Amino acid sequence: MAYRRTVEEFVTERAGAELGVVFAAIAVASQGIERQIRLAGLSDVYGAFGAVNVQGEQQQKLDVYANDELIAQLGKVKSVAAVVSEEDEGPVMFDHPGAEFAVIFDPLDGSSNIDVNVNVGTIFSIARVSGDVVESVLKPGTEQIAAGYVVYGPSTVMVIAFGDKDGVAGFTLDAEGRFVLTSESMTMPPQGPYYSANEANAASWPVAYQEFVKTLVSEGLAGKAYSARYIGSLVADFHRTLLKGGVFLYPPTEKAPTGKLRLLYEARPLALIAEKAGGAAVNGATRILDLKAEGIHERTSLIVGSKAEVEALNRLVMGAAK
Ligand code: AHM
Ligand code: MG
Repeated sequence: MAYRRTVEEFVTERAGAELGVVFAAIAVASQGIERQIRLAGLSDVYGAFGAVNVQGEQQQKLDVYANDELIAQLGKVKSVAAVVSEEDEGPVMFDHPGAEFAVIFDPLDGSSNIDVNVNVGTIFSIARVSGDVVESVLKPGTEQIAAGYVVYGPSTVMVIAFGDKDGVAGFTLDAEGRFVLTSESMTMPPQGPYYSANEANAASWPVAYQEFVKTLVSEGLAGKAYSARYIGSLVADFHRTLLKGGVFLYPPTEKAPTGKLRLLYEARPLALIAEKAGGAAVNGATRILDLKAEGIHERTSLIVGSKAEVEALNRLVMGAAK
């Protein structure tokens, strides 16, 4: 079998050794997380950890494991100044003078699926630090150096993109525990067969979103009717949308009027990957990548997917705003 490059080798070739080492650390952490998830039923790591995180959510044991593992691996990398995690209120700073990167992550996304053997994931974004760490990570998503996610599924896959380079690459965790290149150029179909949303919230979405989903179901777009798919793990719902096309949407709701998903470590990295794959991502009014954050745990609504669906939604939402 032909030699397949590892994610570290691929990143080093495309973006230099400094960034390659950061990806190597993320790969080692993800491999450890994958192992814990795979063996979860045997090793008593299912269930609640017993603490509540900064978002007011019950932390699961696997959330804590994944967070600790990423911090431990990235803490060994001299070019990483700090990490910002969904699980921690503020940045975790490392004593690495002159370090140029901050890594922002959701260590284990899809909390409702952790205990039920359904796909979960890790999402990350890499920012350049100049001056204050928090100021650096709040800058718009167009400034991201790179972004990626890992989906822990029937096979475990890492998908990455660089801010200043074209293309989206996919890697699969092999039997030796390495993420090896399995698709160098991933593209999102221009239109797809699925919409993906928690429709239990539909009655409290702004009307334009309700109309949009009604249109997809009844007449479709360009003569193609849509089917629904919703896993409830953003990474898995996004991964399907990337491969098959269509749209994922988490609009504002009564309970979460500014959206539920987090801008820095959920929406923004996936928006970069979507755009680099030929898709689009908006919050209903603005391109996700143009949003500057006010705080590290800021929430946003998110509509991400193929161009045809995101543009159709934009027309409806903007029409409603007039
Ligand atoms: P989490 O970071 O606590 O796991 O929450 C984010 C998750 C996403 O993975 C998913 O898209 C969304 O929450 C599902 O929310 P809901 O259960 O409201 O449909
Ligand atoms: Mg999450």
